[in-house]
Amino acid sequence: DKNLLKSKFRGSLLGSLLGDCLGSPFEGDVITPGEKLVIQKYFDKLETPDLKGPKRCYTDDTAMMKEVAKTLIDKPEIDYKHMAKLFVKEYFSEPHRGYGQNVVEVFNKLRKTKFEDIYKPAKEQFNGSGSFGNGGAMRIAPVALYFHDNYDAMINVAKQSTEITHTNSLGVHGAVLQCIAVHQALSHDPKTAITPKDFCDELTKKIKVVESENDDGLGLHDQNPYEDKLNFVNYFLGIKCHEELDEEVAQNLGNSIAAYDSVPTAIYSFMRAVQNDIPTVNTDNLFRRTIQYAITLGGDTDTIACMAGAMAGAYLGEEAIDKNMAKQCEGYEMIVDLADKLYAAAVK
Ligand code: 8NA
Ligand code: MG
Ligand code: MG
Ligand code: MG
Repeated sequence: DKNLLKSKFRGSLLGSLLGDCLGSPFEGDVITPGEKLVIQKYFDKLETPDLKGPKRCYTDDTAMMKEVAKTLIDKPEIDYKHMAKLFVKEYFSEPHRGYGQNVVEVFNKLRKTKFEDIYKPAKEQFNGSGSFGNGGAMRIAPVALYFHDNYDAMINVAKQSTEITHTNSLGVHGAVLQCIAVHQALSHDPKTAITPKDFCDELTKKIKVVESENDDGLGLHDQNPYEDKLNFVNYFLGIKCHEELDEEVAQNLGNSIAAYDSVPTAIYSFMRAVQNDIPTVNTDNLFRRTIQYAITLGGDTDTIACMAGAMAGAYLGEEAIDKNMAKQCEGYEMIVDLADKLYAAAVK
């Protein structure tokens, strides 16, 4: 169904935008029970029609995501140099979007070297180990949408587009996992309920294949960190949701700017919202429940909500997103337009 797929494209990019815009005021916070109540009221208010006041601004997550989408729209053959240029142009046009502390060095070097080797600056980060930040994962949703019918190409493009800024395997595989999660949500019929365990098991199988490229034949246990994390996601989903569990999740699954400590947490947030057993989040709307819950886990709230929102939106489509809430986000119309152009480029 073409209309459904088009709605899912919009849903996923809007999900990403809303998670970013609505999550960013809480970035870096430890969320107390009292603050969860504040967040509940904040979301209730966002559903008010024609709410006045300034728009909620987007940050680096959306700024970079829209440039990934533009790259896919602009050229039929994926042009990574073009993508690198769009990232750098975007950064220097609006540098105050809250970029990660170190990724700016990559932008500076790319510009200075006139994009001669677009992968070199990222490789040099952190004494050659490369960044494991979640900056590759936060912007990846357009790749999952564009390659909705070509899984192998999707994995390949997810890796190469991430490596422009993040070359540490944790950063790359985190982006790939986020991409696979959005892709899987996209292919799920919104009229049929997702079974969290099945969803996680399928993700585990797929990320295992991706992580096997790390295999050095030593048979050590720490070779598949994302596979291990997904097992933790399943474990936590089996425990009744309560205040203390949220703290344990934040500590064990993580809520930081590291991809390893945020992508599995975004998946967990979406799955917990699907289970619909969160005592601190009160809404019938699955999309809202997903991003609101992600934010209550604290830490890198804009990015975790952005990633969880991209999954929920890809599953549900744009109709599931409250229009009043969406309209309060900066760039709402721009993102809808971008989703439609991406759809036109992806579906011939
Ligand atoms: P990045 O590549 O600069 O990575 C982010 C941070 O992760 C770095 O500044 C380091 O502190 C740490 N890091 C990454 N790799 C390594 C490594 N190999 N060794 C040691 N430390 C490492 O930028 P990015 O694009 O990945 O960042 C994305 C995040 O930045 C998003 O959350 C986004 O919203 C933004 N942001 C987050 C915060 C926050 O405090 N949560 C604040 C401002 C901006
Ligand atoms: Mg951000
Ligand atoms: Mg920020
Ligand atoms: Mg962030």
